[in-house]
Amino acid sequence: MEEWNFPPNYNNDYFPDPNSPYWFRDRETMAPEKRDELIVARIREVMAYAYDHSPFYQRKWDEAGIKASDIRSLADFEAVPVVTKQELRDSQAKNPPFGDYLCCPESDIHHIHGTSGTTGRPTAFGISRRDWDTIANNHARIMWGMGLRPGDTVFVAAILSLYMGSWGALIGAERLGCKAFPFGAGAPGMTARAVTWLGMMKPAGLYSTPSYALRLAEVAREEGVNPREFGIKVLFFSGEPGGSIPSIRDKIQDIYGAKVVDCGTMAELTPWMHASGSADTEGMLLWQDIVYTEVADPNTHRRVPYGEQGTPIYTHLERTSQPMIRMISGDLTHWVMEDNPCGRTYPRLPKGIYGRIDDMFQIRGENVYPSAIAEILEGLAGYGGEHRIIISRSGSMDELAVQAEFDQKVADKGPDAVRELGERAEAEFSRVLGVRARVEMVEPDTFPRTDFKAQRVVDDRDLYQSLHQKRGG
Ligand code: 8LQ
Repeated sequence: MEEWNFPPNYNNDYFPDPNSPYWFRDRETMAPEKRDELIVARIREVMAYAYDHSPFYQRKWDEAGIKASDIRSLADFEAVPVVTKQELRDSQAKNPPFGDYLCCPESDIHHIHGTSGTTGRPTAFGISRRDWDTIANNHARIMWGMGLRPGDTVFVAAILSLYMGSWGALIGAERLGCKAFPFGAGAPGMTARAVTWLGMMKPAGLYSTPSYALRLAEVAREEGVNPREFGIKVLFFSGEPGGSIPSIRDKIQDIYGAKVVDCGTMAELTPWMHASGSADTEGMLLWQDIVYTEVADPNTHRRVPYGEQGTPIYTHLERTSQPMIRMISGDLTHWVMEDNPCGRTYPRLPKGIYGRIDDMFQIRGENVYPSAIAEILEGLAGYGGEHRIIISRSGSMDELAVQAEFDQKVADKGPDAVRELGERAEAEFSRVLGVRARVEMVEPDTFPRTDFKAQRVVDDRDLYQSLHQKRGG
């Protein structure tokens, strides 16, 4: 088998045949049943390793009465208790700074990174030299699958601080033998400078969030540059929904004249590209031999059959410093097992990851995801590119209001065109989502754009509830 060992020890000089679409043909195209057998054996090794090296996993599995040697099938593995983000935070609070799930000596840590969220105690990632190397090899392999090749320029347009996305893209590009350009994002004026540099460097690959790719295109146009002039071949995205949402994906592909590839799961699960589309396959493939993903019932943590929805639960098969074993994401997706156009035999998330279950809201009994609202608006000619979702409570009912920008063309046509667009949006919301939404059309450029992940939901219910409590109601 092509370098499929635990602990991994990749040959950094390896490259596939230049004509092969696969980095590791066997690993990527083997019969799924055969792969599953090998995954079960690997899970036992990874669990035994984690148990031997971490009080965290010892405690957790002793309490559950589970041992590595009990795992004889993927079904057996479903009984292993899940790891939550909160448990990782608690472990780090008690055993600072890396928690008692660190499975290597602290002296082996080669890079420190951390979660990029702004609320609560952040989590530190202590990544060993070996794991850094493994991540680079995994990402190079998946980027090869996207169609990127040695010598290509890869432009990383995302913040290079507390965001694993940028670092993962960077080291994948380096291992692939690309010209890696860690441009970054987030500083004032940086987007306009990105436009200049993209024009100069003409990269084959661009990494960012989908929201930022749209922002970058707007700024390019303001500077009088058509984004197609950048000559980008592949835009690969992570961090938020978008890359697998047809209206958004097609719009971005059209703007740049490039292919969009959706990837990314969670920073803790780096190599986070383990869920990623390929040059020929849309949505996200689950590269199960790198990180084993189960799409599971959010309550029972048991896998759901292919074709159904659930929350992804992830297990590292190649990490040795802070391996995550059955980490629950809290996201929602649905998975299928079909023949993939690229020939890889992995399960697939045809619509990517919809978003966090916590971000879902209920309007009169209907579940609504912010990404579904974005999908509808992006599909409407005349939409100006940004919106806000306001959920408020009137009487005992939740109400949904959407403020959506119209574009300059609609503005030039006048108030009738604006009204007509608002009516079309309302009709689409009720047709597709089954909910009534009040749509307010607002001027182009009303809302600030993001250079990271979009935050569009304004939840008025919290305000309502706190007022209600103060009144003693
Ligand atoms: N999330 C991440 N990638 C997503 C995608 N492709 N589609 C839908 N939602 C996605 C470092 C990588 O970019 C992964 C990452 O963003 O990690 P974070 O910062 O820990 O955020 C994880 C969350 O981003 C996931 O749980 C998804 O909700 C979302």
